[in-house]
Amino acid sequence: MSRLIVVSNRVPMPAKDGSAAAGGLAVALQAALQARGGIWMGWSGESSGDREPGPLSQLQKGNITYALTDLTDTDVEEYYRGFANRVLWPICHYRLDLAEYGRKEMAGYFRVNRFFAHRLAPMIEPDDIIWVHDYHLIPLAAELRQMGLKNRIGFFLHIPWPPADILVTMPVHEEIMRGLSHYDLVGFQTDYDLQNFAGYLRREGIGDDLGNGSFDSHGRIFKAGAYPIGIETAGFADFAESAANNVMVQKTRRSIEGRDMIIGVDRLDYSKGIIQRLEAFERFLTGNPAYQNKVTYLQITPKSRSEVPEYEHMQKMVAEQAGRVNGAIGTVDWVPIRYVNRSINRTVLAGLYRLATIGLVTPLRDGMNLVAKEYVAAQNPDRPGVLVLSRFAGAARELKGALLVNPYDVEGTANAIARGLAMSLGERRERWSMMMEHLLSHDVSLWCENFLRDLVTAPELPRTIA
Ligand code: ADQ
Repeated sequence: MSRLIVVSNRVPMPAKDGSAAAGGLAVALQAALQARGGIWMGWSGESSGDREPGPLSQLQKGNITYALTDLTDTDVEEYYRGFANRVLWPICHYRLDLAEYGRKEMAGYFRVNRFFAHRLAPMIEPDDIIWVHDYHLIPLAAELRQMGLKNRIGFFLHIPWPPADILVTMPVHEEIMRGLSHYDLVGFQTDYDLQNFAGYLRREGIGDDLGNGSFDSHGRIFKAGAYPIGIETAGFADFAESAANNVMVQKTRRSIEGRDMIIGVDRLDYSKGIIQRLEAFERFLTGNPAYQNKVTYLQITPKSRSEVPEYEHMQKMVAEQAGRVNGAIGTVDWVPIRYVNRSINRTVLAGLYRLATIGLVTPLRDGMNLVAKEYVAAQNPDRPGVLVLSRFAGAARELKGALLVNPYDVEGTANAIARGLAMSLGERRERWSMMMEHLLSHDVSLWCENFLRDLVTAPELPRTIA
């Protein structure tokens, strides 16, 4: 079996005690790397100031080598904060209004990808399979090809691929597309993203859908497909069951004093629809006064990317909104919204999901949304809660048992909360079983296997059009 090389902007390092890093994606990729042997390469998260970064720092754990590089301050500013998070992220989440184009940032993005390629190439052997992750690293394959590498290289986009009309507002959309054409397999989260991709090629006249998952563009033939990411369903369900004994979970249960709990868990990000969600909860309470003092909404939101101005602004808006609703509707013995700005241990998180009567997952746009899947996996099969899910999350295309909402429609989301709280146990069980069955048979290990299988069997080189 060939070695596997995974490249992503950040690398989940194994914990000091030797246990695997927490998230499902990290666990699945580490398992694949452990089985095949290989390297996980990415940015250390550190800056070398204005000096050239020193050599890669390497750590060996079992069959896996973790290889990390620092970046300069300018690199971090232009590649990471600039182009990746102020152009690609907002554009792929349909937020043209937030995209900030700057020539410097665009050049920085391509330059850092070249730098990554130069650091990676000396470690690559001819049989290695390379799997590149996410929007930070789209041009990496083109850079590696430029250096003569002929390995199988796959790419998976964790975020949405927007319709052509949105994408073409980005001045370098063609360069980005050319970058994708150098992969052997390009994976998207949903068939909708894949359709957008095919539509973009057609509309711009720069490529064709050749059928059977094959496309051509920029003189190259490659595969593209939908590979909806899953979670470690069975393991997460076990976590949730055992979390009943966790001190923090027990304390939380006591503190809600028999009220229904609604849970929201998101990185603090404008794509997650947190502001609209808080409005919907307020609308629900004002429209259904009988529920006042009967429901507690717990919003767990670790800060993210706070050095990017839009995120700093969001932080302020969400805190103000939660404070305002609590001030207006809360009473001396009831705080309607508990807003927590930190990361939570996964066992506790699983236990909190299980305590909640409703999982409120209402992004304005999301590639997949793993929180929706984790909420379902964590439920008690005897009395499962209800998932209220945005139709604009990739997960909505799979989780048919959820109450689907349009997060821009505050009234509609408020009604779905009321419907979820009033739902009969029979209907809850029926909806939940349907979703759980799907999640058990489509977990993250299968996602990983499917992608790697299709990458390994992608057509042999040469793949250029005669
Ligand atoms: P994210 O935008 O980060 O991921 P999501 O899919 O919801 O969004 O994953 C977040 C993960 O972080 C979940 O596993 C969740 O449990 C965890 N998390 C969130 N808040 C937490 C907290 N306070 N404490 C502990 N853990 C917390 C991107 C894309 C998504 C896509 C994923 C995977 O934006 O659309 O689903 O990648 O492909």
